Amino acid sequence: MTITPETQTTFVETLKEVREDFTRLMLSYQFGLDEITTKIRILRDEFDKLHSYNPIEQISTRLKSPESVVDKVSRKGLDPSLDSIRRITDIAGVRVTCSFTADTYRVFEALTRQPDVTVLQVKDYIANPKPNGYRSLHAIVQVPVFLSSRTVNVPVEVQFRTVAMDFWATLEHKIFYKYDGDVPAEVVQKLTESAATAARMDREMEELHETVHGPRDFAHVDRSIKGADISDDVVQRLAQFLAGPSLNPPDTEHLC
Ligand code: 0O2
Repeated sequence: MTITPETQTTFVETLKEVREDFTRLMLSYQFGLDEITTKIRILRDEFDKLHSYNPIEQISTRLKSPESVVDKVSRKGLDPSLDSIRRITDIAGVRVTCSFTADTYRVFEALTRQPDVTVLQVKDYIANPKPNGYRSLHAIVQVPVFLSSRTVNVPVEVQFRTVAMDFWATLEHKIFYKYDGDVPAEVVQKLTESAATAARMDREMEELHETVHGPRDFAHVDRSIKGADISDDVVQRLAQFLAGPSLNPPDTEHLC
């Protein structure tokens, strides 16, 4: 093909258009990620500050890179189009690491019962681990993102797992990466065995926790709220403001 000033211009314009469309699309995934992450952070902070037990150990997020989005579209044999990219549901991903197995389901429920969160798909690799031993609860959820002129519904993949499941999956991913997918049979067998060890550890630690602390009560709001860094003076003024001037302090220095 001969390169003329016209074809050159078309090429440059196409690049500009693709860049703009792709940027807009990826930005919507970033916003969806922000919405879901905020919801999970709020749950974590509520559990941490108001409840007697916090099931969330860690929250991490990732946005797939443009290269890996394009790779996934090709791997799935989809047409090279923005509509095909929209069919990839794990462009935005959140990972929630919980203390114990039962916590993964409880945090999943606390997130997915919110009225603006729609569950599109659930893969329960905890109840049904993968053949290599991989365990995690995966959910594709959809959340509305309100832009200045329109609303977009964005899918976000949320993975819920325990610390032990995360430990195993992170190292397994590294080992597979090192072997570039061609993992010797004895390594696969050892990985599967170590997944079973991690699962046993999860069970034992959860049992231990229940033995020491009793069953976890997620609904219970602890009255002795932690982290309330409000001084006694301010609390006294607040109490008098709320209860009225009839509330007289007794002869003690510290009331709260
Ligand atoms: P990354 O780096 O986390 O982005 P689908 O997405 O439905 O087309 P798939 O792969 O069957 O295809 O989805 P699935 O089963 O829900 O798994 C997707 C993600 O789960 C992976 O994302 C991993 O994060 C994690 N995962 C699934 N299986 C394994 C496993 O055997 N070992 C480890 N370590 N992680 C796993 P990505 O995109 O592969 O990677």
